Formats: sequence, C-alpha cells, structure tokens
Amino acid sequence: MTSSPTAPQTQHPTTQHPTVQQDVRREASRRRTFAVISHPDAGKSTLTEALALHAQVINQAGAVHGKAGRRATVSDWMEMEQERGISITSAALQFAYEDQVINLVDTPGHSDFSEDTYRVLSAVDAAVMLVDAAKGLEPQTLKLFRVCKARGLPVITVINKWDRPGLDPLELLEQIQDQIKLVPTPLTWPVGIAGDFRGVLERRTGDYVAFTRTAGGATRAPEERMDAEAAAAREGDVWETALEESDLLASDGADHDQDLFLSGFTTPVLFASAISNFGVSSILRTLVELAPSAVPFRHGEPGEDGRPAQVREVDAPFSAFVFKVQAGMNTQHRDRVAFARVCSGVFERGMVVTHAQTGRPFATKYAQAIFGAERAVLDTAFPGDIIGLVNANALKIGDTIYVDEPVTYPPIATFAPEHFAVATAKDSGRFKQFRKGIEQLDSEGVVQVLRSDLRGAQSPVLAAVGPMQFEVAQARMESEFGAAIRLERLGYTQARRTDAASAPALASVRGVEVMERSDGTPLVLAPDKWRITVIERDHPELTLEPLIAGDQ
Ligand SMILES: Nc1nc2c(ncn2[C@@H]2O[C@H](COP(=O)(O)OP(=O)(O)OP(=O)(O)O)[C@@H](O)[C@H]2O)c(=O)[nH]1
Ligand SMILES: [Mg+2]
Repeated sequence: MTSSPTAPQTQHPTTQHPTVQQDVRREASRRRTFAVISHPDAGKSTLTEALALHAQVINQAGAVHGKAGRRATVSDWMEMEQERGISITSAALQFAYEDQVINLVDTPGHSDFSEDTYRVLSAVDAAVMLVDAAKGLEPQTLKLFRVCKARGLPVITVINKWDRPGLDPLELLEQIQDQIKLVPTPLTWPVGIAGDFRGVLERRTGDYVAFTRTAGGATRAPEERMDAEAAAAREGDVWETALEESDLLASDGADHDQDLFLSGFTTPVLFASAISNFGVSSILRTLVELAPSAVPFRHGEPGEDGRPAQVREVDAPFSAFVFKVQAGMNTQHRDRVAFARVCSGVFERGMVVTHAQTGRPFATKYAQAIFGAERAVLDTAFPGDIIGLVNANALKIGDTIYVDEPVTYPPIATFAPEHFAVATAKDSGRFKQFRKGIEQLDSEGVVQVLRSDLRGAQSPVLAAVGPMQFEVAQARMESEFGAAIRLERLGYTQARRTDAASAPALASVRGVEVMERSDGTPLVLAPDKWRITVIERDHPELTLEPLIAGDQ
C-alpha cells in the first residue's frame, strides 16, 4: 500500500462554492476519457502503449517483439495475459498530453471477455475502434460498435498495421460505411499502399507527414512535415495517388463535421502502425481536438429516446460510477480495487461519500490512481477520471457513490451466460478459501455464480459468456486463493430470467434446472433454445425473460 493509513478525513463543503464549480468545469473540459476497442489482435494494447509513449510517460515501448515471448505492454499485467499475449481484463491509464488529461482504457478483444469491455463502454465518453488493415471489419468489432451506438458514444476509427500488406484503403472505408452504417471521414490518408507506409497526407492542411523508421519502433518515431510540393518531389506517383484518392473523398462529402461525429453519424478515420509508432501523434491530436470532454452522466427513468432522462451536470456535487472490480492485481497488492469513473464534482481523498445502493457512508481513505498494475496515491480527481478505491468491499459493479444531492446511475446489464460448470474444491479441507475465492470472482464479474438447494453450497455453478472465463477462474482460484478447483461442465447453453412464482413449476420440467444467481435473480437453465420454446408453448403463464445477449 502506498497510501498513508493516517490520511485525514477532509470534510467536503455541503454546498458547492461557485469557484469550485468553475474549477470543475475547467478540469472536466480538459479530460478525454475513452476506450480502445476491437476484435482480438488488432493492436489495442500496442496502441495504448504507443499513445502513452508518445505522451512520454514510458521511455521504451514494450511491444517490440512478436506476441509470444514479447515484453508485456503496460496494460497487460496479468500473468495469463503475458503468457498468452492477449488481454483478459481491461486496464486504465492516465497521462497528460499538452494541456489535456487523457484517461484511456485498454479493453480485451476476445469475445469471452466481452462483458468486461461492455462495462468499460458504460464508463467512457468515446471509443477508438481499431481495424486491422489486412482483415478489415471483423465480427467482434461489429458487435462492439453496436454497443457504442446504443450508448451514443462517438467513435474514432484507426486503421492499424498499415506497415503490413493489407486491403485497399477505399475498400476499408466502404466496409465501414456498408457494415456499420457510419460515414467514414478520413482525417489522414496513407501515402503508400499497406505494407509500404511512407507517411500520411493530412487532409485538413494538405501537408505530408513523412515517417522515419526507428529500430524496432521502440522509441518515438520521428516525423517530418512538408508541404504538397515537397511531398510530390519526394514521393512522386505515390503522393499523387494519395492526393487523387483524398480529392475523391472530398467530392463524396467524406470530410469531418464535428456535430455529425459527436452525434454518431460519422467517424473520423486515421491510418497508423502502432508497432512502429507511425500515425500515433495524429491519433493523440485527434483525441485532444475532436473527442468530447467529460460528458455529464444520465440517470432516472428512460426518456423518449430510451436513455435515462435526467442529467447530473459535471459541476454538480461529487458522484462516481463503479464499472469494474478487480483483485490480485499483483503480488504486492492482493487487495480488491473498485474502479469508479468520476461523473461530477471534485473527488478528494479521504472524503466521506454515500453509497447509493445501501445509503451507508463510506470513507475514501485509500484512493489510488492506477496505471496498469502500478499505483500511486491519488488526492484529487475530476469528471472523466478513473479512481481506484482500495478495499471498498461494499462497492459492486454498477454502484454509485455521491455527496450531497443523491443520485443513482443505471446498473450495468449482465450478459446471458452460455457455458455452465459445477465448481468443487479439489481439497475439501480448503473450503473456506474456496468460498472466499468464488465470492471474489463473482463480485468482479469474472464469472457469474449460481446456486440451488439441490446442489448445495459446496458446489456452486459457474456461468460464463465464453469458456476462457473458466480458465481465468480456475487459474485465479489456485494462485490467489490456494483453492484449486475441479470444473464439471454441464450441458446447458441457455439461461432465462424467471421469478419466484414460476420457479417451482419450472423446476419440475424435465431437462431444465432452476438456480439462483448471486444477485438474487432466479434463472432457468436449458440445454437449447428449442427446450425454451417448448416450455413457452406448453406453459405460457410461466415467466421466461431473455437476459441481455452477449452479442448485443
Ligand atoms: N505489423 C504490425 N503488428 C502489430 C501492430 N500493432 C500490433 N501488432 C502486433 O499484433 C499483435 C497483437 O497486438 P496487441 O496489441 O496485443 O493486440 P490487442 O488488440 O491488444 O489484442 P487483445 O487484447 O488480445 O484483443 C502483437 O503481436 C503486436 O505486436 C502494427 O501496427 N503492425
Ligand atoms: Mg490487448
């Protein structure tokens, strides 16, 4: 622990002073809070690192080698992530860039961990969507994009890996337009085909930004800016092609429009090679200039557009929204951290806040800024910032904390699990550790935990969107809690929400099972959709509601 256990408990002012409000508004307007999302392997963690490097937080980028055996990127801190070279859990980084404060969350691309990504998308103001130049739009990118759309998040698109042979840039734009119905408005245009990345044409100024390769891309790549004439002299036909294509785009109306971008009709597009740090400065610039500053969060009953109707302005008294819980972040810090996004007001370490879900006061003595797995004591935070509250055991995913004026932000939906397994402790003598571990994994949302009287407390059922979640649960149970588990897969693929009135009748239906999820929701598990249809037909009086599907 780096925070002092004797930190004083400061009393917050009961009414917000106008100068405090002014400060908060100014600080909120400096914040850029976004998630990096995409299909697995498009380069999110590499880009995260490159952005931070560019802002000069890190001296040497980690992702210099191939996936396996590479030095881990800052955001991939978990042992399993480093071994496999994939992101399993989201990680937040904060850095200053010029006069702005960037809060960036690197998310896992694998669909088995899409619930984690989904939670992050409920806490950010924009998304950077990565597209692999060779693969184009991939299924997971499409799914994530739909979540952004539902949340009204503006999306900046980055076509990555332009250093490798790939698709034609115009074809990539067509895919974006056709498949996600966003009008792409390129801000930069590549000079040189995929695999021969010489630089970009900056469409707003008409300048050429030429790139120079550095050894392994491990340091900030030098860029050289020149006007069109110098570019033509240097690159010849390749420059002319870029110019022609860019003109073609302009005549198609594919130029940036800030209002259309913020309202989710268009997406600015940039070309990059995260691994060689090419185009990374343009991405940072775009975030600073175009991405929204900390936006006020909504709450209350849904309005006409289906979104909560009330708005808590950023200069209202402090409030924050818990979107992630994580324990065992490294061997020195085995404690539990609740990550909260500040939605309004100033956060000051030590302030006493109210936990909206229980109405109980809660002292924020151990607040930390978290940078991958690293931590530092955090004294103040503003709207858009992400705070790590250590050992805040009462805080669950989706909870709200506030001061003064009460507020409760809408909860985060959980996905419909499609994989189920009975967990038992390998060593029955370690049942206490087993129970503690399962409870922890449940509160982090690593897996959902279901129980029934029939199966008993010794053998809860773990439910997951994807089977890799089981591997994470198994590994963590052994390494963090010293309670190795055995998992026995069950033949169910479907879960529906039911209620206390319907549960007894459903429990007697052959082939299905009723269990209670740890949040109190009774769920019906069935082997396939067909079985659900049959029950619906034979017993229309019974409650069987779909849960939000993982592919929404
Ligand atoms: N050639 C090339 N390779 C890249 C580039 N960016 C990333 N890579 C490589 O692509 C692989 C995947 O990169 P990551 O950054 O781990 O991808 P990710 O999107 O974070 O992956 P998940 O988190 O597992 O979804 C690694 O081997 C990187 O070195 C790039 O611009 N060019
Ligand atoms: Mg990653």
